[in-house]
Amino acid sequence: MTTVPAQSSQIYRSILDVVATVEPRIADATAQELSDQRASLKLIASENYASLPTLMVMGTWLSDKYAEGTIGHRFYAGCRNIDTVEAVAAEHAEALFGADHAYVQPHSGIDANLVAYWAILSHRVESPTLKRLGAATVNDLSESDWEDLRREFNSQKVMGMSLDAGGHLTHGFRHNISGKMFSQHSYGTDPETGLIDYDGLRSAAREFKPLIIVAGYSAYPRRVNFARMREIADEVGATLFVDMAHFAGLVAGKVFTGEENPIPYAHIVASTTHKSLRGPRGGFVLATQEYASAVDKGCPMVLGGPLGHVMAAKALAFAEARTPAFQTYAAQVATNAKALAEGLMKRGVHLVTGGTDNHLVLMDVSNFGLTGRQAESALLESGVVTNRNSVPRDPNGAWYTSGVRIGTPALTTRGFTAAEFDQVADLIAEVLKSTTPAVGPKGASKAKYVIADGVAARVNARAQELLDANPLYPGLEL
Ligand code: DSN
Repeated sequence: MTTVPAQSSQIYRSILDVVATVEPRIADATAQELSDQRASLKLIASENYASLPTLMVMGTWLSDKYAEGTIGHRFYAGCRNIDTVEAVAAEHAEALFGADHAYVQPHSGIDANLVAYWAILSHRVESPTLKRLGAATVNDLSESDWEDLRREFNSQKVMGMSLDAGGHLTHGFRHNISGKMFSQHSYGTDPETGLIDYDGLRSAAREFKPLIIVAGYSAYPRRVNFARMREIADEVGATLFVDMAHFAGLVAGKVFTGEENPIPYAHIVASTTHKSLRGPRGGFVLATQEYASAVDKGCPMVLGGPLGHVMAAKALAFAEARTPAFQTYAAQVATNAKALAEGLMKRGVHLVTGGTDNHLVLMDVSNFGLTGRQAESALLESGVVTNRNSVPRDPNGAWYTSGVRIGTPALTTRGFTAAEFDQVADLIAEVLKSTTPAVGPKGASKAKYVIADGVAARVNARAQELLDANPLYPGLEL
């Protein structure tokens, strides 16, 4: 990571002083968060470190403006600067991804996915009930409204990757609105290889006949062939919707090209900006011309007023991602994930699919006699921040899990190399081998654990050496 501009420390010290005049605990928590992030190995696959310009522009008065509507067509007066911000962000996003149209208002990945779903429904299905409801929010819908909607949408069907195979909640999971709005059928992975079985997916799609096929994942450690996905979608008359939240940085950085690049194949692509893309916390949607006007109706149909300060930060992040330096970064993210995977496997850690070719690995820790929850907690105590995750057909369910997901985007931003990721693998393996379930009167716990004496302290110390060699925001002193 490059050294921050000299004035940054003074700027942030002043900001925190001003914040402290209103509520010192908020200033303290803000400063503490930087210390905490500096002091641990951040391996959560969906997190990163945004650049200081990206963070700085979010702390401005662009936040104070209402701007519902679209560029040049707002429901509020005085939006010329927000128009500029939104247009610049969309221009950079379209150029970065080679997309026909970008909609940069979504506040999060879930919002972006909802915009995409609603755009597909409104573009493809005629609904008198929707017209009657106008701009009502989901909370305004009665059960009978939902019944009417579902009838009119002819119980429209969505087919997404199942949660335990690595799909996301918003791909039709029963406890997410996507599982309520649609009849859903999920596709999984081959039990032997752990990979998407495209032939099986095709047969299921021919039988189920979905309106929408969702491609994309949050815990699948492999690339997707979007050309094959589009072929299947075309064959059954489905719209191909790709959720690239996790791997947007690898698309932007030209690691995923050809059939692995979703943009030429998908009708609609939704994403977050803060994961591998390394921008502010937020979302966006890319669409073909066919879906552009439907996507632009996101606010107020699905979203509250756009966040001008965050759209400004998105513009900076998209601009940063258009540089050769970002392509080098994205390539290193994938190289580091391979080094991490190889380092873990040679130390006896089982990985779902036997490796990775994207930015994450999914460890199955059951051969250590641990649940994902125990492994996650033992790693955290040792200074290694990960998150537990189901593995396909997980016997421990979604709460305890048998897996732990690990990603390389954040530490790669700090400057970690493949050799350093091999060291990270060594630390993780040492913790897993030194941890056992706690045993109480009712037998072995699924949550409590015991780490052999001295291991957590030793791993913490070795982690600190790696972190010190790759400082976060070097030169920034609060
Ligand atoms: N929470 C994100 C993740 O960790 O993958 C997805 O919503």
